[in-house]
Amino acid sequence: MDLRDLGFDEWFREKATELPKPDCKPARVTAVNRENYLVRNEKTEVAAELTGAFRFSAGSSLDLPAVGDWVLVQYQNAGTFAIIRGLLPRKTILRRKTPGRDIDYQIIAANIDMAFIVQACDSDFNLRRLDRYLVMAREGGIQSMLLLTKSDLVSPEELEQRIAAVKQSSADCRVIVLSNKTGFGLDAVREVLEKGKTYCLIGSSGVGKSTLLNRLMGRDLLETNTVRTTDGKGRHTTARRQLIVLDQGAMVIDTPGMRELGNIGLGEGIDESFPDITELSNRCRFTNCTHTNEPGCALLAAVRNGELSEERYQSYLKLLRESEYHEMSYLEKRRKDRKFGQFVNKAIKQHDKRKSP
Ligand SMILES: Nc1nc2c(ncn2[C@@H]2O[C@H](COP(=O)(O)OP(=O)(O)OP(=O)(O)O)[C@@H](O)[C@H]2O)c(=O)[nH]1
Ligand SMILES: [Mg+2]
Ligand SMILES: [Zn+2]
Repeated sequence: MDLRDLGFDEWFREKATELPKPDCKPARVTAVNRENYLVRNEKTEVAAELTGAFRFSAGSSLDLPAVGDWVLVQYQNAGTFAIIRGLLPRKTILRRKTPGRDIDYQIIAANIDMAFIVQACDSDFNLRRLDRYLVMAREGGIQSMLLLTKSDLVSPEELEQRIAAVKQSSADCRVIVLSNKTGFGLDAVREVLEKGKTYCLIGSSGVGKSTLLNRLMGRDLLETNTVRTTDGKGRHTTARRQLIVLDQGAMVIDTPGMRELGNIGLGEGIDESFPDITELSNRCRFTNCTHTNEPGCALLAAVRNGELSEERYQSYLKLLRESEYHEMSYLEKRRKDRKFGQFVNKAIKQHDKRKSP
């Protein structure tokens, strides 16, 4: 194996020479578990750690190595252990905003060529969530594709409906329907996988990401788990992100299911996800139209005459609201939350008053 087979091309080679670290060699991060890393070179995969200086000089989590990153390492103990001394720039980055008040990002993976957005045909299917993932990938400069798993659990008619819904909401989103159980559709996934390219599985817990990767590997290396029947949600079986090199040469990263997708960054991502709506909104009478109740709103008109589906309109509004909320400063958010709190309190009081004789 050659480092190039792991994705180390001319671009990275050049970046590596610009970051002189004597006695260091490039390696790719294949797993991250808190402070511990696994890195891989052309020959082996070994445990690695950051130097203290590296950790302390990191301004944010974005400065720390993530799965898929290329790092410069110094091998120790006859090559059985590595110290990470440098991080090479990233070509692409898959990241989400961390839930909570701080505007901070969590890197899911770096240097990904394609994101496999995984949803199960039965309980997990959700167009709005799909939109969020599509935006997330696009903002990171990453192509994406939808993998609809568990096709064995729905009728052909239901399946047909799902695909039509995706096509209506995101016309250019490629979809592969598959069943890890029957093996249907797995060849279509294999056809997509290219040697030397990196893919990342993202989606809710329990949709079958690890099961799919096990099927692609042909052995049960990754732990999978049964879905709780009560709520149809998984138990978060996968605990860490891990890059696996398939025999045919493609690299696939498994990730733990995302409970909630933090607010997504703004601007381009939304515009690119909803090009038709962006186009429409240029025709609104007011430039600051919120597309909710203004006269002369082109979006509302399009919904009325059926040109734009209600579902798509709603998911656009939701994303827009979230990004606006995200754009506000922390103080503004506090103010808004406080106002909302007051509003709720008042509503409760009024309600109580009405109830009491
Ligand atoms: N019927 C059916 N069950 C499946 C399919 N794919 C996965 N499963 C089952 O779904 C459950 C969850 O699968 P996992 O692969 O652990 O799901 P995951 O997406 O990796 O979940 P996390 O690691 O928690 O994010 C397991 O019991 C699988 O056997 C499928 O195509 N059809
Ligand atoms: Mg898993
Ligand atoms: Zn409008």
